Amino acid sequence: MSAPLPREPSATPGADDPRPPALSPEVSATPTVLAAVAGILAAATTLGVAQLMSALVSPDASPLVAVGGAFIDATPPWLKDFAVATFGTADKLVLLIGMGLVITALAALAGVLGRRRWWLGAALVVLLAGVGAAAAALRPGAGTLAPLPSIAGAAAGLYALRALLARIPEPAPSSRSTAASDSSAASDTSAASTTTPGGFDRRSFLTAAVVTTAIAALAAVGGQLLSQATRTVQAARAAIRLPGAARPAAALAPGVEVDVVGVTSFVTPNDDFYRIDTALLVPQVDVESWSLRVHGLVEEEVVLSFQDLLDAELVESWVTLTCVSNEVGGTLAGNAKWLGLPVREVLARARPTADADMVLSTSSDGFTASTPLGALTDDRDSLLAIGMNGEPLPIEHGFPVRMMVPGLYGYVSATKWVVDLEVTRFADRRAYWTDRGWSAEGPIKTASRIEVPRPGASVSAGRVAVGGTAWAQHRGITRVEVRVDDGDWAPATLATEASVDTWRQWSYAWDATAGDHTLTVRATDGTDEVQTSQTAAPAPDGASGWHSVDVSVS
Ligand SMILES: Nc1nc2c(c(=O)[nH]1)N[C@H]1C(S)=C(S)[C@@H](COP(=O)(O)O)O[C@H]1N2
Ligand SMILES: [Mo]
Repeated sequence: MSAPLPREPSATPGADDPRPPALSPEVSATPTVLAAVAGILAAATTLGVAQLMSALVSPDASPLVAVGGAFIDATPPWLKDFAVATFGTADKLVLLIGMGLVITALAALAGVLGRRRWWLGAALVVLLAGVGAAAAALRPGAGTLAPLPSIAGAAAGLYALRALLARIPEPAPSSRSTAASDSSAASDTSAASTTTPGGFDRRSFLTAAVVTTAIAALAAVGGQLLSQATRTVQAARAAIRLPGAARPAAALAPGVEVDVVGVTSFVTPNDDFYRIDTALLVPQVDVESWSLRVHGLVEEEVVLSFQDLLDAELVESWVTLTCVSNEVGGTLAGNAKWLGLPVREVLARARPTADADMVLSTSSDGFTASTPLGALTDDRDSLLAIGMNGEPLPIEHGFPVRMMVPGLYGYVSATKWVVDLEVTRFADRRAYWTDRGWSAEGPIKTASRIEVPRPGASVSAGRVAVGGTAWAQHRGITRVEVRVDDGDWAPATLATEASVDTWRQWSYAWDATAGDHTLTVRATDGTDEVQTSQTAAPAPDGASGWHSVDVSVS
């Protein structure tokens, strides 16, 4: 009988089951070595995937870079002095090699442990990834996504480890050879076919090892190339000195913000500005080779370099950008001070022909927007923007140059990483989102939202501060009204208007009485048109309807 086989049937290794056979003394060295190799390959996968992810998130979020950085910061001076004295400028290389050796040893251990007790190996991988994630999260200036590369890497590494361990052949049943001749063993074909040493399993392990290595290497190289591009563009951006504006924006009056705690700030900091685009990877545009070509229905083609923009008479203006996908009461809107060259000046040089009615702007990654020619040639500040709130455009907001057109939703106007303006006609060309069912033209609809109190808030009866923001870009906001339940509309107090192109805050002092109440807001724009109560979904040309919040008063 094979009764002495010291394991449960459930412990029989299957294709997916890396669980070990018995912890018996006859386990030969080979599977252990293979398990160590599996651990090392899994670690390589972890680091490769982490490298790729960190290229997307931030180069400093790479677990290797973060742990190395934390190590350097934590090194006592005497050790640092010793390292520099001993290894000179190679001290960082030595550190990396040291880290490599430690990781290799721990990875091999994770493989060997994981083969015996899967959770032990897995726990070691998770622990190491946890160290990487923590180091990345604690680095100075780390973003919220900093732990992501370590986590994604660990997931990939665990998967690789499991797949590899499952393909390690069982040890030769040397002292258990009777089991092979036992009649019961013959019926256990699945176990036999996955436990035959040599032959099939070794090839299977080899194939898995090659695939794993290839994935790890591809991810690492891809990540390296990507983060190099990111660093290059980051360095180029950091080197830019924005010129002063020939026509600066008017200083903001303090009154542009109402005195209600919790209302969205008038200026949206760049880091908080919503981001919407179709780019899976943020385009990395080289400033040196960047150019903007203006062509199509024009008398004269114009090509601009980035230096041309820096040398031009630039204009600064406050403009609130809004996404067509913003729901009633939503937050896909932001307000910034933009610095750029008016598009009308570029178009004046190109001289559009009389039959043109649209400009199709194209980004470096092929996104297109159709903007009415009139919105780019009239006296509003439609800009080829290079600055945002006093800085060069952040890379994810279109560095080095984007369009900014007051009054139009972003999808028909605000092309980031813009490289091409084709003067054309709506009848002839369709933009990216028009091809996907959205309207060819997208003027921003008048909107207002209640930001304080929050939906579902509980407040005390008496004076309650209500406040929020309204916008109707390029028409301006002239009135905001608030209604409690089905009562009469009451005028809110408007903050100082910065410009018709920006949003405008409002406040309302509410004498709240006990009970559940619904507050509703509506705005009126500069053309005297009252915001419509007609509800509409964002598609195809922007949401509409009044914003309400329910509040309970006690
Ligand atoms: N190149 C490019 N530009 C683009 C987009 C895009 O997908 N690709 N999206 C547009 C949309 S829909 C909006 S709302 C704004 C958002 O700009 P932001 O990400 O700077 O807020 O960019 C516009 N410009
Ligand atoms: Mo958008």
